[in-house]
Amino acid sequence: MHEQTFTVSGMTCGHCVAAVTEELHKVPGVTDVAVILDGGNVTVRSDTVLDDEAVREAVDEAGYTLVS
Ligand SMILES: [Cu+2]
Repeated sequence: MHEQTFTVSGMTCGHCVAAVTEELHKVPGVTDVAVILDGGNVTVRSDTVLDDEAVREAVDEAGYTLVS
């Protein structure tokens, strides 16, 4: 099990959290996503080490920006 934490900017409400969570669940290998709205902290658990580019694209797809 792998766990990585990212920072996502632009999320302002529960809808944003839901959108980011949904898109990240589509990334291959992802098993769990936890988003803390305040601060844009996103913790992703996965079976394999995630491709950062896939994570970035998923966040983009949801309409937000991966900061780190
Ligand atoms: Cu929102």
